[in-house]
Amino acid sequence: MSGLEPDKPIEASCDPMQASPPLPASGFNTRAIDLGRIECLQILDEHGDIEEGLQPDIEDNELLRVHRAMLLSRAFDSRMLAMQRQGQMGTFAPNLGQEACMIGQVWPLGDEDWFSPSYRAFGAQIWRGWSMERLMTLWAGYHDGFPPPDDVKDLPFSIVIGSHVLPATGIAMAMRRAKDPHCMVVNFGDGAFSQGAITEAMNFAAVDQAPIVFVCENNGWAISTPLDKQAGNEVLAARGAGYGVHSIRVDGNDILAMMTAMKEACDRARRGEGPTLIEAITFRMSLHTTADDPTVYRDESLVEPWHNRCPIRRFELWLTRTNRLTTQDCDRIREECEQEVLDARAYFRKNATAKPREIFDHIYDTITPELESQRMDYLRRLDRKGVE
Ligand SMILES: Cc1ncc(C[n+]2csc(CCOP(=O)(O)OP(=O)(O)O)c2C)c(N)n1
Ligand SMILES: [Mg+2]
Repeated sequence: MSGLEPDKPIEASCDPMQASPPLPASGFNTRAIDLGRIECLQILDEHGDIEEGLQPDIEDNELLRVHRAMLLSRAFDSRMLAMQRQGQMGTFAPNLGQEACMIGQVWPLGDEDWFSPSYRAFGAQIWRGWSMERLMTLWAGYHDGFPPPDDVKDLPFSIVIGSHVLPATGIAMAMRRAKDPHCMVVNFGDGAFSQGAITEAMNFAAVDQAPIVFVCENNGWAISTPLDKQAGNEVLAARGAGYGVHSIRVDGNDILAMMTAMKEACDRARRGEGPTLIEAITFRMSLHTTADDPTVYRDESLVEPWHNRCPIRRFELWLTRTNRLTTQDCDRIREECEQEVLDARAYFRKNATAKPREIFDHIYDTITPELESQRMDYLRRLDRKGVE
């Protein structure tokens, strides 16, 4: 294991094929094609143990900041799900069980680095400086919630899967030309990785030695499609290697491995040594979105083993065993996070007011005749119903 010294490469701490328990849905070892050695990193195992000598050199206050961010992400997740079920959110994409991926991938970023997320990244967005009330506004469908806050160097999240990866690569290529010493992190899912645009982006990034880190959150599912119906070679990191992108598999439920691998990848990008692909192995424990019911296509027994692999549980086992926190501290922080989310909800409820008459306003600069006629019909309907 590397620690965090910039010049040391990550050494594999385990066999890539046994990096983390196989994704139950797909049994991803079965059809893996050997494209050479893909390094793999796990530091904190599922029992909360670290092998002698593998502990990264990360300050305690950073570890605690990250732990809190993971708890806040989870508190936000469950509250948003409840709010959607109560009719207060349009839709929502939960992130349960993927908190280590989420926070680990943005932990090494500074204010001048870029982040281009897909839609399941709210934990990372909160870390980056998006307020929770802004994210609530976004998921409730208000235009005001979508643009990044002025002082946050993020792109709005992408719902058209894979679409943001080429633009993110373009930004990184421009950064290299401008001698900007920072980096771009872009994340996408295992399903999105089937979009040709992503492999095109990787090829461009490798040829250009662009300062970008591609994070593929391999959570085993693309809505109802399991990984083995999506990928001929289930070692997705091998794709990056094929393009000449430094590629590594990381146990995505191990926050210490995610922080270590991301720090090293970001430092490599900032030093001008080109792109990295991090395949983070995790599992989508909850719904795809609130429009989805996984029980119709996925056996619940596949989810069961992942409860013990929970990234928060694992991290807390280690934090408490090493006397960095007590279980009472963990309970207290959970309560504080819950309260923060409730405060954000109160603010959202007070300030987000629907403006039904504006729903056609953000589509085109100059509205088309067809839409204008629909808009007029709609406005007459609101008038009839007495809606402001
Ligand atoms: C271009 C495009 N095609 C299809 C969809 C519908 N869609 C939304 S999410 C999704 C699956 C994405 O799976 P994955 O990339 O693994 O991300 P995850 O949802 O698991 O985080 C699909 C097919 C879309 N949003 N965009
Ligand atoms: Mg997926």
